[in-house]
Amino acid sequence: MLYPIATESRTLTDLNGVWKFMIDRETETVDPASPIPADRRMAVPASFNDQTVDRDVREHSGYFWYEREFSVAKALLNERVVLRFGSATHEAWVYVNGKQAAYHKGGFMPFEAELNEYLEPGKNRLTIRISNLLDHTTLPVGNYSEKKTDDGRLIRNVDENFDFFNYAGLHRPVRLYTTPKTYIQDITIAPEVDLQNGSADVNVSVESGGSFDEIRVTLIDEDGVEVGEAAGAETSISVKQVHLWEPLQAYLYTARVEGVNDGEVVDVYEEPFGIRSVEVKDAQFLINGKPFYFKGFGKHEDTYVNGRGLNEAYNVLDISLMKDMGANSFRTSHYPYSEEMMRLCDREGIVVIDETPAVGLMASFNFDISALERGDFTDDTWEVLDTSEAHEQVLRELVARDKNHASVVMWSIANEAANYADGAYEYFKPLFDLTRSLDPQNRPCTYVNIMMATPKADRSSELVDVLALNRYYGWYVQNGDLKTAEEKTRAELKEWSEKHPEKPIMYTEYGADTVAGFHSPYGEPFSEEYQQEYYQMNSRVFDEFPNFVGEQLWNFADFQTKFGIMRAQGNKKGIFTRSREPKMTVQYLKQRWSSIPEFG
Ligand code: BDP
Repeated sequence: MLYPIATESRTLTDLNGVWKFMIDRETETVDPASPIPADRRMAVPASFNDQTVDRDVREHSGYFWYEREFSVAKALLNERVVLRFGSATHEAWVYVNGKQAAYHKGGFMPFEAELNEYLEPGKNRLTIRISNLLDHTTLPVGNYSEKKTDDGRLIRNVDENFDFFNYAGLHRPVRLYTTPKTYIQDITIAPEVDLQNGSADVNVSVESGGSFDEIRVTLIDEDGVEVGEAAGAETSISVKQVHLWEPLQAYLYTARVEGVNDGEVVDVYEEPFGIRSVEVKDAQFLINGKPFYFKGFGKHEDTYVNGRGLNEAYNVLDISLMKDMGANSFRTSHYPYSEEMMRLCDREGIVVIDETPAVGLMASFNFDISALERGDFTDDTWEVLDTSEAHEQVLRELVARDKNHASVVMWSIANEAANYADGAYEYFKPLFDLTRSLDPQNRPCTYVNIMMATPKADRSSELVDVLALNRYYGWYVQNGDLKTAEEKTRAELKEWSEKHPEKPIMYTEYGADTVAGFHSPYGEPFSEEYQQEYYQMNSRVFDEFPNFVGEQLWNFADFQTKFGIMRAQGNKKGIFTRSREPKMTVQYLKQRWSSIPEFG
């Protein structure tokens, strides 16, 4: 699905702004045939939760409604008019003038609908019913329950099976765009780099809605110079003296695609793309043939007031803070991020591990590693959960959305699933096969491994190209005892290296909760000193392993979670506060990362 842009043949209208809003108390039926009885206003795009001080709204689990009016200029009515949502979290029913025009399930992917048959002259009413409910069939996974009050009202509850607040709403831009009736529907770009000759064959395939006499593809460099052209729905254009996209040194070409009928250009779309290669070989992660070292973060889409809603100023700031520290990468933990962020990473040369919303795939939690290793435990995750269908759907949508991004170098199929339990291999094998068959750029695939899935306990590590580990030695275990934590860290990395000598290893999470401003002369847990010593200890061990290809710490910034005795106004493992003030360890990490080159 193409990102909506304006071109010579396409218009783009923003429907962002302040909408009407109401939560559905389900005491009476709301019928979108008439304007909804909304009692509030909500800004879009943003989560609704933090735009109010009303607890019933903030913590509402169930259905809620947004509504606004819009008009389409007469001049556009002979065009294809498309309504497009960057996302609606988590399930949405879209009505135009009371008639259902679209439905989508899954809170982090774009979807759209052609509106022509629903439009009326003058004002049109756009109504959206959304659900933020999660259960054992959805991604992320939630624990759903309901109860009836004495007066017969149904109260729904979602207990997040994951460690971030279940923000919801219209999180990403809502737009109307137009295309001609015959239009370019999709573009797939897969460059094949010849590193020795410094050239590339850029394979471009174009899908159209309706049929064109001719499809023309022109490649344009950053100076606006045409570097190649071809005609056809499937073409390969060779670029001599290619300018590669490199981490922190982005270079973007543009593929200009034209659909032609009767000698006239009918539709035009321009897709930016980078040329680079990615490969895993001999326990190294190669970008453009050179061993790359990941330095960076697990993140969240999480800011004050906007919640999980698109916040472009924060995106720009976050990347600038990363670059200032010598970081080069992050993982879209624990769901796909906005298209705007992905485009920004292409432009800024930030390397991205692109993760699905598969988080919380774990029926029970048990830190007794020795029991797991002995197989002396019962965990029925893969019997209790029914997420395969949602998982397949989101993988299809994610690869379709992000396949052309140079910044994306690896797919993360899940975060911290019960990979130690019987049935894990059987669950994940088809998902890895599917992803590999879908991706035109054949990127490496991984899942992010939870601490209890040690080399002995993990049932499915043979599926991954890179061992991506989340480890909390010195925090959730050996808290305050960095000496033992260091020994455990070293011992486990050694064991993984022996189990899979051909696979590179990286950390995708490691961290310690730290309250900004809390200091301790003897490095107590939660102090800024402890966080720094924790990172120093880990760095020491990482540097002993030549097959260790990256460190992405947890977390870039403090973030909001559900309530719980382990969380004081959210998770405090950020090395920046939620408003992006640096904690003490930023200086240490900046020194370390600035001295480690991108390529070893
Ligand atoms: C890991 C999760 C992450 C949590 C983190 C933590 O992947 O979502 O926020 O631990 O506990 O289990 O801080």
